[in-house]
Amino acid sequence: MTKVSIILGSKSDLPVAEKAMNILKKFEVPFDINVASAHRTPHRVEELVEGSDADVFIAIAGLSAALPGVIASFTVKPVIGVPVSGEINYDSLLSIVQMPPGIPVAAVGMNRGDNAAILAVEIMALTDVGLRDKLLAYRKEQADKVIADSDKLNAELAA
Ligand code: RP5
Repeated sequence: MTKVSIILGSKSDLPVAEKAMNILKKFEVPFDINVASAHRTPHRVEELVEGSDADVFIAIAGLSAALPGVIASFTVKPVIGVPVSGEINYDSLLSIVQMPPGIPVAAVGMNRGDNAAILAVEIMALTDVGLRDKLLAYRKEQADKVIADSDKLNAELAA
């Protein structure tokens, strides 16, 4: 059973997808991953979305990043777009964010596959107490790290 479907516009987007996969593995959320391009393989995108039993889609794409929006056109499940950075600043970010009214996609920051996965987990945690507890533990982990870093910095400065 797949909970999250990750779709990449190109295999070259894999480093960003790895950030998402690492989070999903940490939270023990089953996912699948496929490469399909909104422009180069539009029919494959449609087949993947319509054949998926995932609860949430994470779509990772650069340049004129139509992929998240095209996925959203084929489903009423939540779609989280991850813009991949390229030579022109924010091209993919704007392509993902500027959806027409009625067909939204969520967008995280440039290359933020990790945040896309956390957001997907948060959506699923609405109906999954186990995931909610894991998210709370993860928040604490992050807070503890900030405090440990601060203590370490002060210890280094005092040395
Ligand atoms: C987009 O074009 C992909 O998502 C990728 O970020 C970018 C470049 O693709 P490749 O030329 O590396 O296949 O569609």
